Amino acid sequence: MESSMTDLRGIAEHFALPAAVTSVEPLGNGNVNDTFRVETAGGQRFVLQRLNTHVFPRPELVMANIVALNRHVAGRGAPSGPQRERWELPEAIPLRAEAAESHGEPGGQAFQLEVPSGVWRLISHVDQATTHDTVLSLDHAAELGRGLGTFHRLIHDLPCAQLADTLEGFHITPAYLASYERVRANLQSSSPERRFDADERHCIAFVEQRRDLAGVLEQAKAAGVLQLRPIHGDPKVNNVMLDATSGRAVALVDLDTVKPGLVHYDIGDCLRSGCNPAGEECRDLDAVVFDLDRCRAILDGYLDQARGFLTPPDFDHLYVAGRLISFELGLRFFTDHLAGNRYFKVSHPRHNLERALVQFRLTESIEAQEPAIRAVIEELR
Ligand code: GN1
Ligand code: MG
Repeated sequence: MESSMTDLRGIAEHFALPAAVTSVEPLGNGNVNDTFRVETAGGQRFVLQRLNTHVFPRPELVMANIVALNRHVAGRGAPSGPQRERWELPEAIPLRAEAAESHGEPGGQAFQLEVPSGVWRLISHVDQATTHDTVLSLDHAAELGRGLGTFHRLIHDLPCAQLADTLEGFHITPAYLASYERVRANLQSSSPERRFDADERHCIAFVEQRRDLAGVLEQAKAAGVLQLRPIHGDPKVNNVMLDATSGRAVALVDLDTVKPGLVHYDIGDCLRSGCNPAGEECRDLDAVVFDLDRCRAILDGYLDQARGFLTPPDFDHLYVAGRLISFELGLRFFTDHLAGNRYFKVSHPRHNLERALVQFRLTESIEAQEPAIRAVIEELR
């Protein structure tokens, strides 16, 4: 549903803002939620989002996870000494008392506004920071990795029991494979006349050849080789904010998918996003490659922060993490294409198919460089 700027201002004003709203503008290019930047009379900025409740059916749990994360990180105390660096964690802004009461939270705090136009929440804004859709330099790659490593370091000891599972099946590749098979079977029974084109046939064959890959991380988890930890869930390049002056990573944003998981989902996602200079939306498949230098820089930056809590089996599964999460995202895009584009926002009917082809090409590039990628991991271990 479209919302006018006046509606958006009214929505923002239900939250405990320090001053009147002066502007609301679209922000970023997320595939799932709708995002806006709100500015108030005092010049403070906030991020207003309409949560996609088809994807996140329990918004109150999404908000509770963000609150739990902030409480945990604040409880660690501010870093001190000469090494002290800027680091921020976006915070949820509560509804104003009257608005919370009308949401059935008398005297309590509520963090989401449920109105006919949807479920809305307001988050603090990371000021003086920039973000990009692709990695622009090796320094940027190192900061991407360092940002994810810092985030993991700060939350790795938050007990998983304190986080809700806000998105069941997220990054469980065998579940995506099963869903893909259901969608294909439904398509065949509902539209027997439907013929697959050459790109679709390529995707079908691609998935077929990698059925065994789908279970590798889940099997290692089930065997107790890899452990659940709190994760970000979506640490792609444009979710890592860089200080506008120094270029150093200062925050991970987009905390909706924070929940218990494997750090490998995050590392894999960071690699698939950060090592493809062509980006996710590229139409020239020949430009899609997994860049080994970016991979080294990302892992080096990550390990600088995260080495202390990684186990030898964690290292053993780093290569497959990058391969699997690239494959998984391609599978998710392709499934959504076959299902009629219901999950990811699209701007044209073949959009999810094109995105799938990019991720599958990236997966192939990773596979072609397996010995070299493994050598980089060994070198940094
Ligand atoms: C979605 O909405 P956005 O752009 O933050 C998706 C991620 C994908 C990403 C690919 C909840 O994230 O898993 O990696 O698109 N988020 C969800 O761009 O499914
Ligand atoms: Mg996201």
